[in-house]
Amino acid sequence: MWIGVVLIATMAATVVSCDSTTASKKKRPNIIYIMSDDHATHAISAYGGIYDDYLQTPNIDRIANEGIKFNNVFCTNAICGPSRAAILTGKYSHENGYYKNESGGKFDSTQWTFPRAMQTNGYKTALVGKWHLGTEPVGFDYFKYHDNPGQQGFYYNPIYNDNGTKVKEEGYATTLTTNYALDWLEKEKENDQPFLLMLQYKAPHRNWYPEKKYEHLYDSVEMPYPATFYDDYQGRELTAGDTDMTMDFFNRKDMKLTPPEGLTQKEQGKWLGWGNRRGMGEGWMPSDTMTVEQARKWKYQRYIKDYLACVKSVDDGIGRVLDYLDEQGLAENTIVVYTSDQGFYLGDHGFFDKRFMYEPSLRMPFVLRYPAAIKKHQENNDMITNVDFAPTILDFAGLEIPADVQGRSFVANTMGKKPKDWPTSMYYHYYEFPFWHHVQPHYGLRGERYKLIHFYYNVDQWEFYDLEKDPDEMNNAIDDPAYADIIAKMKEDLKKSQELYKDNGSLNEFRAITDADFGQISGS
Ligand code: SGN
Ligand code: CA
Repeated sequence: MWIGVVLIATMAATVVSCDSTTASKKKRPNIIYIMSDDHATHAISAYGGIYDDYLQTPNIDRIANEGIKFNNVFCTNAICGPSRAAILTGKYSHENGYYKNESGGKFDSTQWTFPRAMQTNGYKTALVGKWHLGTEPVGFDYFKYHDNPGQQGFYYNPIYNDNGTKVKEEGYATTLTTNYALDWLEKEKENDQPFLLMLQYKAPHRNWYPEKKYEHLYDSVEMPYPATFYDDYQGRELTAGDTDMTMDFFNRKDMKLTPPEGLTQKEQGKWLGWGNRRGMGEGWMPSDTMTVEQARKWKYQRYIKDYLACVKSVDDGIGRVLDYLDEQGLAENTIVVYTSDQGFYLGDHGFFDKRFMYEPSLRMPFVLRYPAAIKKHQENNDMITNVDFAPTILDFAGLEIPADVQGRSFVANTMGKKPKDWPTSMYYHYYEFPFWHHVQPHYGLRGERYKLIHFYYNVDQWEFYDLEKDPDEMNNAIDDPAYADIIAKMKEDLKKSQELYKDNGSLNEFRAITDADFGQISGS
């Protein structure tokens, strides 16, 4: 048991230099921060959506029901490593230096992060699962993270880095990662310090391999199609209309197809769709008799069923953690957060993947339970971003928030006390181009009702959406005279946000490669 927490925690809290807030004088909470990879809100039953008849996530829902569900949490750069770096530092990509996953993605691990701050202020800290920041995790007493090349992690028999040693484990990643989390809690249970556990699943990231028991979960159903599945990208031809993330870009590996016999390993890889980033998956049909339209639907079905099946295992893992907290009497004083590094397209706009500032990838799930301090059954619509996570966690722990952290604590918001000057818009900036998925670099502002985006690299295109009238963002109203005044005002606000966050609205210190470079690199 984590006995003695009160005494030691109080002592530790008096040692830290922070402004002795009420929180720091009280028993400090344990924190279990659970984050999956690419889990969209519309694949969580607490948030609801078109899959409600097929997918229930009772354990994530339990966190929401017993605590608070946030409806407006947004990612400042909707891609894996950059979102994680923003979360750890409480700073935008241009401030923490981690803009994109590919070529150039190495997190500067000498910089301040919230786990480091917690570790040096009396917390016992651990990280299990996906890290994906290129450099070794700092600030953790224990870590065991996915460490294959690229650090994406494998679903089956994954390679982990166990406190500095590479180990190949046998089994299913989601289950193994949950095991390591529980093993660590168990091993440390006599420890007097409060703890921070970051439990970060690889699932439901590409290539969506379900756990064996869920492989055939949806065999007998036809999943519904999102309302925007047939988006024709009118008015967005050069942006949403020019990506590598439509159903055509699934490769045969995504579709779990088996290569014909007699191929060498290299040929098999090629057949499955490896080795050519741009053309990956392009131009193959599941069968000679299918029409283009049938193939598109067929690919979506294969994809969404596997994706949702992967989510089932994540939810199961969370259930095991919640049960453990109950068994050990830890639930009351442990904050449990569930979120994802960004949202995802589940066939929305005809896409998979993320990156765009459009709602399905911008939006992050975020539910939080803290029985000792937070009321049950709450729902919150305040505008929150992933740079707010670090200051919030520190604030809950009664620790000081450094002045250069760009996010703000939303602890007061969890208690129904939104600060008067709380932001009514959020700033976004995405960089990685052209691979993967060929999404133009862009920045923008999302307000409570309107959204303004500027795609600025190979194109110079503005987009504007009225989310009240057009929640699916199908109508780029940038040239609609009815909105001219609002757009002009929003452009000013956008500039102000760039000043506030010290972003110059460019690619900053890295050079995106061009389409021409891309051809050479991909060999296409
Ligand atoms: C891999 C995937 C891409 C995905 C990136 C980034 N290709 O490269 O589809 O966008 O990861 O994902 S795969 O065929 O290798 O799976 S992220 O979550 O790390 O940002
Ligand atoms: Ca991700």
